[in-house]
Amino acid sequence: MEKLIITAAICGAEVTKEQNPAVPYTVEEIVREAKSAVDAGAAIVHLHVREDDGTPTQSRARFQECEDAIYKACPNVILIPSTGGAVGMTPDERLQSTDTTPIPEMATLDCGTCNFGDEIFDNTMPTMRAFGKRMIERGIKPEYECFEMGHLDTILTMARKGEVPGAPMQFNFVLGVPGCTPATVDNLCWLVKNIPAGSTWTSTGIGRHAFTLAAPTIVMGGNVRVGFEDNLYLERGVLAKSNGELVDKVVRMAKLLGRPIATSDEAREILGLKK
Ligand code: KMH
Ligand code: ZN
Repeated sequence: MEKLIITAAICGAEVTKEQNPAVPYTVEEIVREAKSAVDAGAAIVHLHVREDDGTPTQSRARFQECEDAIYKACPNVILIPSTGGAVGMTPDERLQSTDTTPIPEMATLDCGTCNFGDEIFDNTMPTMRAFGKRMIERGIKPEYECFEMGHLDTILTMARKGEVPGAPMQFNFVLGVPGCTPATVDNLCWLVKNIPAGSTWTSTGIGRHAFTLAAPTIVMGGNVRVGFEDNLYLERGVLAKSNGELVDKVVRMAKLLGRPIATSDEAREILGLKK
């Protein structure tokens, strides 16, 4: 089994300081959270950015500022900027995060429209084609985010047609978003069984499923994403003080289960990224 790649989704677009005061908004706070996660064992940081007041933004300039500052503190980390942004943003607005320098090694590509709590997260086929084209042109490896079972077939069909980058594909199964596929082991197994040979995959359990999905994923040979974007609690009723605390819990679980942790360079090797 390969070493375990841990991704820290440090910020997201939806969570607030009212829910957990450690949620980062400013550049300094975002760097602090990225560093805490990397120091705890994360090889990858999945990045959303905010205005200083917490408003989610996909501004190219804000991404550039945050990425420059993160690279200063964590020179070797793999960054996966979000092209999902926040619900309601336009495709052009969302794609700005692929415009930074250096060109991102990876970026998320969301694999279909779905409910997102009370809202609709809009990812039409034309939107996905446009995002795929951009990533093919720029040599950005997508992390294919599947929130629903059907998203997998959608993206595999698009990859077969050459509309989005193909093998080797990296999937992130984000399970437990209200209104989307539940975070059960059964659902995870079905998704993993249906990805092409040679693919890599990560799971993300939302809310109370963060660690109940991490445990089977570690045993099954997948990779784990945790972080404030997905879950604010270290355990029931105990807010995490940092993203590093959430990453550290996964590191401890992996240790108990006998799975070593990948460095960023080892993750590059496993994911087929050229540095
Ligand atoms: N904020 C969610 C609506 C991504 O990063 O690509 C979408 C999201 C997915 O977080
Ligand atoms: Zn995200």
